[in-house]
Amino acid sequence: MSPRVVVIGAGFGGIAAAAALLEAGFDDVVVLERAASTGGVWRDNTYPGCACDVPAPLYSYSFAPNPRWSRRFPAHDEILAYLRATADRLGVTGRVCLNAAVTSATWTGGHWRVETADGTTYEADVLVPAVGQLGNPVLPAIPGSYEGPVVHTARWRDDLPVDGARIGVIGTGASAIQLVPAIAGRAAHITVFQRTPPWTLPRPDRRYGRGRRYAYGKMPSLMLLPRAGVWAMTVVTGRAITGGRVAGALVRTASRVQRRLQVRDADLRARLTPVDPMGCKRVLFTNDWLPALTRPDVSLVTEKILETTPSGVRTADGQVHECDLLVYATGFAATDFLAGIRVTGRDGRALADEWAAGAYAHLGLTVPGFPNLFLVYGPNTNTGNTSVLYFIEHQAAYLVQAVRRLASGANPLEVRREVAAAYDEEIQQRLTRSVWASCRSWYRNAAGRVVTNWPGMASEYRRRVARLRPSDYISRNG
Ligand code: N01
Repeated sequence: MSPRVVVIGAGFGGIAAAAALLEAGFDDVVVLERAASTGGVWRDNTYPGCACDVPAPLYSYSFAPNPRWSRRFPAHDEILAYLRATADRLGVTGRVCLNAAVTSATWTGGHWRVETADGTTYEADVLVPAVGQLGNPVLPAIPGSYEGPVVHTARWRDDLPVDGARIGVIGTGASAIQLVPAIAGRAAHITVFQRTPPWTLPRPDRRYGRGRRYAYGKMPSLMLLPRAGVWAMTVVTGRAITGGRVAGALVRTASRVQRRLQVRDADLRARLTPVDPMGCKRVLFTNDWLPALTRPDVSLVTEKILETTPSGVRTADGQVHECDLLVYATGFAATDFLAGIRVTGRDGRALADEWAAGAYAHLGLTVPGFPNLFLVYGPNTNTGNTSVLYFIEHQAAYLVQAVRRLASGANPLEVRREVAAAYDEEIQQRLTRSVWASCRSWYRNAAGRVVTNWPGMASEYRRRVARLRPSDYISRNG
């Protein structure tokens, strides 16, 4: 018998999970997607300049290498097309129910009952929430009375007034550094409001010519070479942000040289020099962010934002920065895992209560008291330096092992509380010594606990989840 599996979310995570199950011969899989189309963050983020900041040879599934990438850092529409084509080819698209926003999931003593906003219910033996960490935009509560159009980068629309407009951009993270260079020159003026300067590195982008793509198409194993090259690069950046001295010095120097070469004005350069340790927030690969900030029609404001006025943004120095469009490049509610979905486990225990001090999960995958629940891209599985798809694929492989056990008649799989607690203790101990514990970033929740990030190298995570250990689980019926 093939266990019934409900996957929540049809982004990279949900599609990988469903594809792995189908490939393993488990075909009772339904993917519930809240939006009207598949694609997750690559459907949602369409702002000008939006592109992958992990090179595509690594930001693609290992089981679906793509010989057609046009360049090393492709734009968002190319990534979305790749994801959808892969989902089609692997038979996932036909399993997706669109406009199916899951509102609750309840363990009823043997299976999950999943309900969507329109009242439809699904029964499943296994529940796989794969809703990502970056699906819900955050607009900080800036007081004021701004009357012009406001947009978050993840909700960009093509009808926004950009050409010839005065645009205010709040935030200088991964989204802003792609957006601002793309609209500089189109807008009359851009005012960038920076709270903390990010670390940047040169982006080693390049076009992939026809010859290369032809060769990749004819001999897919050739694509392992660029994948290995990018992997090696991420090992260096990974070492740099997890305390490696040599790698750290190398990467910081590269960033300093980039700033010196690209920003001649010493005062501007000083304001763009990071104060946080490297890795506190995502290190950003860019060739055009710093040059954009040196343009006469772009200004960098580092004064604290006080409020908005009907026509702009007032900063602490009293100045009002007039704008016709205000863009929030202010990130996502990454620490609110499964926001909007009421999950109830054994004995009526709410997942929200289990996670009251912050989300956690054994191996980032499974939570005591919530049998047969396997998260994809769950707590402490984000990475600041490499491709999250690497983590996702290994989670999908673990899920397949779990479903295989259930198919062979095992009792529901509920991780032992002491096993999950020991794992969590270890991860949190390591995280308190990490760069993320010492600075403000979206990796930490309001209580200061790092709930999004994995503390080590990606290869360690792969080793930890390679084999499902039956002894980690309680053997209990229903
Ligand atoms: O968001 P962020 P993002 N007043 O949270 C500032 C992924 N991604 O959308 O640094 C003033 O990084 C905040 O300031 P500070 C990637 O994983 C991937 O840019 O906190 N400013 C910061 O500058 C990334 O890590 C791609 O001091 C305020 C900015 O807003 C994640 O998405 C592309 C503020 C938020 O930066 C999020 O990136 C884009 C306030 N009240 C994104 N509140 C790829 O290419 C916040 N800020 C794969």
